[in-house]
Amino acid sequence: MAIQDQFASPDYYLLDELLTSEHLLIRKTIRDFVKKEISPIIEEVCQSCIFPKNLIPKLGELGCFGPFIPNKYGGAELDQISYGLIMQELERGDSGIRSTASVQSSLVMFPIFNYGTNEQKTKYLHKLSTGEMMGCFGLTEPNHGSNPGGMESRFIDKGDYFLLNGSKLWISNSPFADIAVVWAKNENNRIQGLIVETNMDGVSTPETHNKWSLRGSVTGEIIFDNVKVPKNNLLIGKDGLGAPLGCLDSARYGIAWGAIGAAMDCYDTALRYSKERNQFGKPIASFQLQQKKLAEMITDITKAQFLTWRLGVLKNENKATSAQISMAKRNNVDMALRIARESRQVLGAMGITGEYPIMRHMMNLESVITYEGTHDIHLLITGHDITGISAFK
Ligand code: TGC
Ligand code: FAD
Repeated sequence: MAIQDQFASPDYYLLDELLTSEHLLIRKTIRDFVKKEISPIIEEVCQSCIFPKNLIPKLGELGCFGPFIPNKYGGAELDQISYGLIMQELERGDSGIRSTASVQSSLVMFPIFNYGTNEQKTKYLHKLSTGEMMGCFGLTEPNHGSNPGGMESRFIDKGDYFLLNGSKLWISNSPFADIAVVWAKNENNRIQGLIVETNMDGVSTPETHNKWSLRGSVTGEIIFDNVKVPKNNLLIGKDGLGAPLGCLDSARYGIAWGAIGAAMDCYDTALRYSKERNQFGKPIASFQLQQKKLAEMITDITKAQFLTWRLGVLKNENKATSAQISMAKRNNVDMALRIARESRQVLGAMGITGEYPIMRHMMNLESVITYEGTHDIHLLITGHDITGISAFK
């Protein structure tokens, strides 16, 4: 069933005036791509749970993989607001497609670029930027989600190679990834990153089935059974939990933008429907209760747009803190989920069907509010930041 995408972006406070012509062009390019290539197929993709791999080279061609990586390594060398706008537009299409682009960009290319050797950058980054090679990021384990510092995966130095054992769970893209950036403890109990090629002996990546959320993105495990990892696959630039958390800062920033895309799509759908749907002889948009819902939605979207634009400016100036990023991720995903639930109600029974994108966004956002740090964890990060007292443990 091909869906006609009539999306019109809300810009209530003329935020576009704060964007450069390059930002507007990038946004238009990705928006056009989503309308042409994602919206017509995404319902079927999510119903069938079959990831559209044919989109990968197109996403690469458009610069959606590692947009902030220098040209020298195949990236588009764009600023952080451009990266955010790309994530916003992709998630307007579907959170699962944005997930694929944000994992590749922030969780695979980012650590290789920031912590990798020149040899690793040359070997992997170009191929990752085109999508010829796909990556995944293994931090979460069966017994360690919010608390990755407790991870049990380990590697030991065997002279010629590192011997890696352990497992990772809930890993986006692992079943089809060519490489995994894997976080494990060394013999000194320090967390380090390793680039693991998924065709190495002892690596398996079974898919996780029966998800009701993020059905347009493949999720799986990564199991390491005495994997011999070449020594030059170690990411030597940074160790400790701060290394993977640094990657999460970049991904969480992209999600803050992405969630606005999902919220805008729900709001835009509900607004249009409310003007077309008549009950009691009048459009439902004429009833105060529906106007309240819509007015609150556009208010919340506008506030999130400003918060996130400002965060982008700070990020461009290298001044954004991890806690500021947490606040935006938490606020925006929560905002988008509330808007999805309210929009769904505006559509009545039609809201539960695949004729409209709202229920799909709502289900996706249940993952987005959990991954990259749960809603609770981001609140605790803000609490820690303002009081100086950690309430995690
Ligand atoms: P804590 O003692 O606070 O910190 C340990 C070290 O890390 C440093 N650090 C950071 N560095 C960079 N960026 C950040 N955001 C950082 N936060 C902390 C910190 O300074 C310290 O450094 P050092 O040098 O002193 O060692 O650590 P903790 O064990 O108390 O845990 C803190 C906590 C809970 C905030 C953290 O572990 C956390 O964020 N937990 C949530 C886990 C999470 O977000 N997992 C995401 C997995 S990846 C994923 O979900 C991908 S979904 C992809 C998709 O499909 O889009
Ligand atoms: P838990 O940590 O067990 O938390 C359960 C509940 O307890 C939550 O409500 C949480 O907020 C609460 N809680 C935990 N600790 C505290 C505390 N100190 N105080 C108060 N409440 C607390 N991970 C990767 O590494 N790579 C990926 O690519 C990836 N992709 C994912 C894709 C999907 C679709 C999903 C759903 C998850 C993905 N994840 C990935 C894992 C994700 O990051 C974790 O699910 C997340 O960090 C939470 O961990 P958990 O599910 O183990 O929940």
